[in-house]
Amino acid sequence: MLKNIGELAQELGIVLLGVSEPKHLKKEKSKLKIWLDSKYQGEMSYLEKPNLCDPEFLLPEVKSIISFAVPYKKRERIYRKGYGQVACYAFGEDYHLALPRIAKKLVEGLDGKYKVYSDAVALLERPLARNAGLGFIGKNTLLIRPGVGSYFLLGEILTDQEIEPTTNIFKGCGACSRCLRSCPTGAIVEPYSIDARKCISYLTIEKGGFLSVEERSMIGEWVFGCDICQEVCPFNHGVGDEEASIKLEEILSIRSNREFDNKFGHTSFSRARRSGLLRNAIYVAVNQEFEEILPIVELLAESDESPIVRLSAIWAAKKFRSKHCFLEKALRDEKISSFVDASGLLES
Ligand code: B12
Ligand code: SF4
Ligand code: SF4
Repeated sequence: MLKNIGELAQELGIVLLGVSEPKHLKKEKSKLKIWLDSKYQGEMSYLEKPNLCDPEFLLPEVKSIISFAVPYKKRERIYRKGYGQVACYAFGEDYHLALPRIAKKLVEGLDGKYKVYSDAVALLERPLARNAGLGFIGKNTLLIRPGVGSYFLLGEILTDQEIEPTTNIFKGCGACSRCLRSCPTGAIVEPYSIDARKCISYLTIEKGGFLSVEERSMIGEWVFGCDICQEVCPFNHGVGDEEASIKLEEILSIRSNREFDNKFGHTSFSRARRSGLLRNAIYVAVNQEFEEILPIVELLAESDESPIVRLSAIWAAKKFRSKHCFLEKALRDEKISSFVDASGLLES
């Protein structure tokens, strides 16, 4: 069966495809439990639903799981004032839309029951992909395929059809520990384990509300995601020709949720929403001491519709020694004043 869909898979942009049996996940489930008991998931409570990591719960008749990988372009990383860094996967269409569509095309017309997933539930996608022979799990916790690297996204097709499992043995990381040494926030707390609460990817994409003052500086120049532990990995070769950054001004000039949806609604940025992306861009401007952005920050501080954006902008305006004091007006605004305690404004 894999042979039959192999050609179509290639046409659909899939680079790796393999099959595993659902029963081989016991060890990983207990590791997930330890991870959750350590509270490493932060606010990602959707990972706390143990049933959802169970293929048999998602499809009771499941006999085989097809794992597949779709690559994305590696881009050039140039750090410069006025620009925010963006994880390479975030350019182009949101993979939460693209991968399920690709999977559905792959199984179109085949006999049997199929359910497709990509990043939607706590299904252990990396252990599943490793079991199907797609690669090995690196110390940075990512799935790596020698010769390909780790710049790909994973999806799964659960089916009631019995398909011959595929296997592959890879040597793994060996003595390398570059990712552990390079992570700027110490989020890789030990090999193969990430405390998401310290990870820039979590802070910039998943964590809602305000970041604490410490977290604001932890994100450095990243406005969305983080690729450092992939960039330093010797399995990821080559450099892309396009840049992986975005002008802070471009983000901070988005005036409304509607404008944001028109511009970024179909991309991965939509996960952070307008308030999250603008919040991050404001913190990055402060981290870069990019004072030239002050006039735009002042506009946001004066009247932005989102309490998160407005109060973050007031915090930044204060950091940039703006001549105006926006806090008094904000305190008089009922919709904004209840957020002031959490905003970090009273701390510094
Ligand atoms: C929650 C989550 C996050 C969290 C937590 C990350 C983490 N490492 O746990 C945050 C927000 C930080 C995050 C960040 C990123 N993520 Co993410 N994330 C997920 C998600 C939804 C769940 C992961 C999970 O279950 N974590 C809990 C831990 C316990 O599980 P685990 O890391 O898989 O660990 C297992 C193994 O490591 C193994 N294990 C444990 N100990 C040991 C020891 C040895 C020796 C071995 C071999 C294995 C092993 O057992 C564990 C439990 O089963 C998955 C999608 C999914 N449903 O799987 C995407 C996913 C893992 N993310 C992905 C991506 C692309 C990213 C980012 C690169 C995005 C970015 N550029 O900003 C970063 C990378 C950060 C990093 N180094 O992991 C891809 C990874 C693709 C790949 N090549 O591996 C996935 C698979 C999404 C997808 N569908 O493509 N992510
Ligand atoms: S994505 Fe960035 S912050 Fe997160 S573990 Fe990797 S290097 Fe550290
Ligand atoms: S940087 Fe080194 S230790 Fe980290 S995942 Fe890559 S090979 Fe493994």
